[in-house]
Amino acid sequence: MSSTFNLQDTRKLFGKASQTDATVSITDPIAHKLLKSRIAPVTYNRKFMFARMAKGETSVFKEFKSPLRLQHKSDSNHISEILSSISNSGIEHKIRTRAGQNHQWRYYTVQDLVKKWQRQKARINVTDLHLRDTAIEKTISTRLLSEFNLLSNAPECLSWIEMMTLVVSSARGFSDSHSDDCDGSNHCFTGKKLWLAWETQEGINAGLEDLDRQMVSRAPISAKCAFDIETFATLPSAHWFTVEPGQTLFMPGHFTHKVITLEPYLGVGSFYLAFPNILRTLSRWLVQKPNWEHLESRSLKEQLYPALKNTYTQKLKTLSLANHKTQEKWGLPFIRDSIEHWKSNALATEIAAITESEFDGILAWSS
Ligand SMILES: O=C(O)CCC(=O)C(=O)O
Repeated sequence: MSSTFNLQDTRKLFGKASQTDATVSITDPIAHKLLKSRIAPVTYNRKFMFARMAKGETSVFKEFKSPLRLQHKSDSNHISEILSSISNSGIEHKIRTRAGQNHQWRYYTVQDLVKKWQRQKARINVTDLHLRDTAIEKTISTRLLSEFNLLSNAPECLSWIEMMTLVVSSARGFSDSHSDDCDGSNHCFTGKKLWLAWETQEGINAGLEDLDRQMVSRAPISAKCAFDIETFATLPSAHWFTVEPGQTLFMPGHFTHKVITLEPYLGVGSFYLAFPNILRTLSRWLVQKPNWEHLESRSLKEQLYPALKNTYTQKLKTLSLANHKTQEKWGLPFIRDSIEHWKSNALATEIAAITESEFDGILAWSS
């Protein structure tokens, strides 16, 4: 999509999305407002990515190096390569899938998922097809998306949060408003998704619900989170964007988001903790409680926090002896900016929580 994206494009895009999610249907005045909050894709640049991460801002990149190991000449070859890697992955358990008009949970074998994606008759949306340590890694490299990620290669009690997963969605797939514990990345091989994002608490204060934060548990199960596009368009933190072939999204975890699949999509997504976002993420976890703390027993917290501290301490030690290029790969030069930004923007409760926690040593990284 070019930088000449205009009002008509905005109307067309949201018009198409509203066929799946009626709450994003827009009038002309709303289209005018929305045009200002679109995030346009920019050419990938690692420094820019870390600078945005340090400030807690969303980035969409084009020309991020493809995670596909085999570079084929045409897009259709890419796709068949990915699909056969899924079918032949050896994954035997059934994959949790949002399916049908009401986006209910169903479970399918990987072979059934591939068939359904190819036929494009059923609505499916998969964000839980973990590819680490499966044969899919022969086709898709996880290295590029995780080379700065403290969660990769961490102890098991921490590394599961990374959730390196294939994203397999038919057109009209839908993920309702929710928030994740970590900043997340998503690389698109084919297809197109529309993402709407806003700061979680700002949204809740304005009446925009969030599945995770509010534990919306209403019958019938098809009930959706309350959302009003006019309210969304007025929120200072509101932003939206599409993710399209070859593009890669990096989005902070303090944004609630809902995602509408506009064109059949194959991609790879994961969550990350890195030096430029660790303070922002940890302070949010300490104050708001992450989703994993709601779902898991206290014993997980007792393992996870010390393991995290040990992981970043060891990594810092190794990196202090490494050359500048390696330090740059891990985003070390952005630690100072991220701490300064956090000090100016964090809530008083977040600052107090870090100061009183086992993570208070991070504050000294900027000196
Ligand atoms: O692709 C989707 O439908 C949802 C993805 C998402 O919400 C995420 O990766 O956090």
